[in-house]
Parts: sequence; structure tokens; C-alpha cells
Amino acid sequence: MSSSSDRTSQPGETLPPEFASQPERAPQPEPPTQSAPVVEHLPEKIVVVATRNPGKLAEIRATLPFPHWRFVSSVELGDWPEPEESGLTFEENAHIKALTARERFGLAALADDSGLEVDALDGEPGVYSSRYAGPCASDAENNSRLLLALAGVPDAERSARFRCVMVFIDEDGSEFVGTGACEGHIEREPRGAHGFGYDPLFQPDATPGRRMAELGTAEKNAISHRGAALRALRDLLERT
Ligand code: ITT
Repeated sequence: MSSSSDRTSQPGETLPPEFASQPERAPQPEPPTQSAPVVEHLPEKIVVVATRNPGKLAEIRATLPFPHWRFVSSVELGDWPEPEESGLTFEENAHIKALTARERFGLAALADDSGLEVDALDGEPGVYSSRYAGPCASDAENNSRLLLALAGVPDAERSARFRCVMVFIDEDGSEFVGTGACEGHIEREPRGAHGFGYDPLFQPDATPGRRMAELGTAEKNAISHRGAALRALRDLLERT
């Protein structure tokens, strides 16, 4: 035997008054719970950053806002085989570094290859930026060589840009690539104490009167090639 509550009304049929008088209730929102934000429940994901450059590591940590990801450098993990950067493009080299770290440590891996392209030098030092003055050159030696190479070049022809390609290879082997550039020009003497590499000589178009090495990490990331590449990568990762 069916009860009245089992009964379904037919088209055109008037509902009995006890049903008709009950206004339809909008779905009620779930009462707020006392639980912590979801991110705190997620397991920590360790991502190895294939670099021995602490400046890059600091910028990456400051820019990829995934609270449950922990960025550990390949140097911190030890026994880093230091792959030969034999590629002819930033992307090839970033891929070599990320893949080597992914295979060596069995973790998700992130690598950046970056450098400076100077128009008056036909794009040099490019992929050779870190070894411009020799295989083990310091930042100061690379900067000196750059100043020497540009000695006779007038101000109007000293345009340059930093480029960066970020490659992320996840634990399952899926790959994501983010790229970025930062336009500016090369000054005649170094200035500023922040950053690394060619930052003291690089005058970004975006910060007139302030060299890259005069910007704090957050300011640099907001305009830099690495910041742009990381944001492009973040957008890709957030869509997956
Ligand atoms: P890893 O390969 O270990 O990551 P690296 O410093 O050798 O460290 P690259 O091969 O990518 O890295 O060379 C990048 C060089 O380009 C870097 O050493 C600087 O000379 C220059 N460079 C890249 N990004 C820069 C930045 O944000 N500011 C100043 N110089 C930068």
C-alpha cells in the first residue's frame, strides 16, 4: 500500500492543501565546519629543483605559490650528477637538467635555463651566460668580460634581454614548459647588491633608474624573465 508521500502528482492535477501550503524550500547551505583549509590536508609534494644557483632557488620558492609543495635543490639532496648543458637552446638545457634530476631522484623535478641576450653581440652570451668568461667563471668575471665586449658600443645600441625557460617534469613523467623574457639594456658600471649574475649591469625597461640588482626578490619576480616563466608554468599546472 502506498502512502500519500509516495504519490507523484500528475500534470494539471492540483496538489492537496497540506502540500500546496508548504512553500518550496531553497537548498540550505552546509553549516560552516571548524576544519582547517583543504591545503593543510594535502600530502606534501617534494619537488627537486635542478640547480646549484641559490639565487634561482630563492626566486622559484618565492613565486610558485603551492603551499603543499616543498622545493628542495638538487645540491641539498646530494650526489647531484651535474649534467652537461650541451643543448643549443634554453629549452633544451632546461629539459636536460629537469630530466636528469627526475631520473636521479625519482621525484617531480623543476629546472630553469636562462641567460642574457645582447643585441650588439648578436645574442651573446645566451646559453653560455654562466660560462661567458670561462668554465668556472664567477659573476664578477662574467660582468667584466661583458663590459669589455661592449666597450665601444654607444648607449643607444646596448639593448638586451634576459630569457628564461622553466621545465617541470611531474612524477608520472608529464612535462610542462613556461617561458619568459625581460627587456632592458646594459649599463657601463655595476650597481646594486641584490640578485645574482648580470643583475648589477642590467637596467630593466620596467624600472627606470633602478638596476635589476637594486630590486628586492618580490620586485624582481614581478618584472623578471624568471617570474614570467614561473607564472606561465603556474597557470599551466593550475589548469591540470
Ligand atoms: P644552474 O645551471 O645550476 O641552474 P647556472 O647559474 O649555471 O645554474 P644557467 O646555466 O641557466 O644557470 O645560466 C644562467 C646564467 O645566466 C646565470 O649564471 C647568470 O649569469 C645569467 N642569468 C640568468 N638569470 C639571471 C638573472 O635573473 N639575473 C642575472 N643573471 C642571470
